[in-house]
Amino acid sequence: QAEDGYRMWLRYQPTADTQLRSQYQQQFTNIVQPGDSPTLQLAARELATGLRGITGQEIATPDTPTTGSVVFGTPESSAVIKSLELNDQLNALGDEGFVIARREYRGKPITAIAANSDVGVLYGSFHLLRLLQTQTPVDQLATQSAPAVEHRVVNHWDNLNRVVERGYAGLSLWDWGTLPAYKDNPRYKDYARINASLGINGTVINNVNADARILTDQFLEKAAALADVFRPYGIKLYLSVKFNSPMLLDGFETADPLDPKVQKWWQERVKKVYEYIPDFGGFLVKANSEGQPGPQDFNRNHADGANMLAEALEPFGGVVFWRAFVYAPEQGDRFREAYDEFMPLDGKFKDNVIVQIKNGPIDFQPREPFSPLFGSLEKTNIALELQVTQEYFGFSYHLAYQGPLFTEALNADTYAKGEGTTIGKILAGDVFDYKHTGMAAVINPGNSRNWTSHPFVQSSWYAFGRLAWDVNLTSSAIGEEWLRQTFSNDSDFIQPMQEIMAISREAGVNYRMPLGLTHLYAQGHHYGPAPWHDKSGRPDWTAYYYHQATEDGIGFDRTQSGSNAIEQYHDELTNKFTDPDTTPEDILLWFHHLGWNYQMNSGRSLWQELVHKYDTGVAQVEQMQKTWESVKDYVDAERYQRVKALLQVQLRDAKHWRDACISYFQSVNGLPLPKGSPEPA
Ligand code: GCW
Repeated sequence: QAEDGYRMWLRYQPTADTQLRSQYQQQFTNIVQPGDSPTLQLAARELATGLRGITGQEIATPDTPTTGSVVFGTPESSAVIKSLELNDQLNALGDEGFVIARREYRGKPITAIAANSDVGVLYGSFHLLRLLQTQTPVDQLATQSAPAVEHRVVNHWDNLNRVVERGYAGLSLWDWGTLPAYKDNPRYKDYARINASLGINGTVINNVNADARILTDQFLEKAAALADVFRPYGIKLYLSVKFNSPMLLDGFETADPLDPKVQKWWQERVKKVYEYIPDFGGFLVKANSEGQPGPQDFNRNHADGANMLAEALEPFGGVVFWRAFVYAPEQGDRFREAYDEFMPLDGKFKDNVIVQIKNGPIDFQPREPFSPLFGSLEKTNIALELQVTQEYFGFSYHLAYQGPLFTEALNADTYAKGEGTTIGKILAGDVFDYKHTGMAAVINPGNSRNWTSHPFVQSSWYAFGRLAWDVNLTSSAIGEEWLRQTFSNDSDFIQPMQEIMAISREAGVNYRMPLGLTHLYAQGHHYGPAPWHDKSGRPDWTAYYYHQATEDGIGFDRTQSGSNAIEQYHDELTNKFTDPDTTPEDILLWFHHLGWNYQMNSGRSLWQELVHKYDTGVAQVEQMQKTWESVKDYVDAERYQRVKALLQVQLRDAKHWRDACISYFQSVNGLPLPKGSPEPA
């Protein structure tokens, strides 16, 4: 069978290491299914399929445990699990955690997967399969795990006509035309499996640039069919809604959140939603951002808007994810805006509102300092929003494993409660007394056979899910897990490929916008470079706004002499960012406008360093090509050829980025290319 990437990391290949394989064959001969709830049935099916593939042997299904049984369940659903007395351990693991342990049951060695809920059992089953797929010895297995973050949610920017905003992997997975009748479409189940294997417990199925029609009965009936499919996988369905829906759907003259008629409209609609989807998760809202309607259109603020929706959802246990991605052309510095709008509202949001904040203050750039709202909103539930889809990373043409970006965000120190107050800890609920926290990622799967189009976009989806479960994982550990399951466990494959996983994101920074440059994209498509000074159109949509390159220097002054955005951070960071010498060089030009001759740590001038970084980025892509070619024998032909061809595209684009940016900056500063620079292609 040709490998087309459809199975992602759930390939369940026979264990290549023969010694380990025979060990697995002895340890896993059968599964004992407890009750038959839909979720436990899924766990049983997954274990049977997975173990059959991994061991290469048939997996029996006896009623009582024998040697080599996998026994799984909750203490309620399984008398065997109950007899193992795991209660103390389970008590500490909440609803979704699990225990996996090798035990003796009536003198027979078995493997137990125990949890407090069926979905915890499902997560434990996927975890066991992950351990086996990565060739972990499990004879002494004793592990337990519970998710760090409460809401682990994927966001789709799918329009109702199936075009996916920033998707790059075909049409939307949701085939509205055949729903609700054809809910057995196997892709829906596989989609849910993929997410559940990571512990993802929510999905927002439609674009934040929302179509009001999603709340009509016509679409609710279809959404409900999807919710039915996702439910046994522990995945709740959420919808993005348009703030002025009462106007668009029912001819209201206003959508003022303080108007009782408007409030009533939402209460009734929400009630309807719960009739269709009894365990509906809630709403995601983009308001007063990029032309979307919002409470400010009626002279109200974000809290007024969010609270009105929250009130309607509250009786049913739903939440509102209210996005903090706001900016307007009138604002002097786009960096400042979300903080300036949201900080005064800290403490004003209802308990079931979660403010969803992109990792950086601008917009999913290849590198951003963290948004200063993290560590500042102390009395408002928050969620971190990441982007798996590669809007700013070369779409689905470039290889860019974003594990390093995601961990950079999670490990960023806000200093909110002194040193070590990382965003990861805040999201894990260890710092402030939040009622809810969340992590969301905009993902891009479409009807492309392998879901994401570039096979390596899968790795960022994987990294997101794993990190939402455990914010302390490292990007290299996750990258290795992913490589092993998705391609091969062979160390001659893993070792060189780990380097690709480590450098691909940085390469993308280097050939596009090194040293803290940002947003040099052509307007609209966000793919290629357009650093030039385009004076037409919205200033904050042109590159000049971000790089401010003039004859004397380059960079955006966000210190006291400029927009003073650095004041939004806690003192330690404000102080650090005040001085270019103490600002990390990889974000230097985010905060400082510096002369072209400014001296860098390397001893090079800023101009020389910039050129050097652009060259490095191109060289890194060439390195990735060589590495990929060196692992040819370990990869199936189809994926090998595809990635190889895409790396050629990437190299072409990297050179284009370098040459466009360097030539433009050179036209501004009039400086010669540093000695030894490669000639433009
Ligand atoms: O990244 C920008 C994108 C828009 C997107 C917006 C957002 C959904 O260019 O396409 O709209 O962010 O996050 O709302």
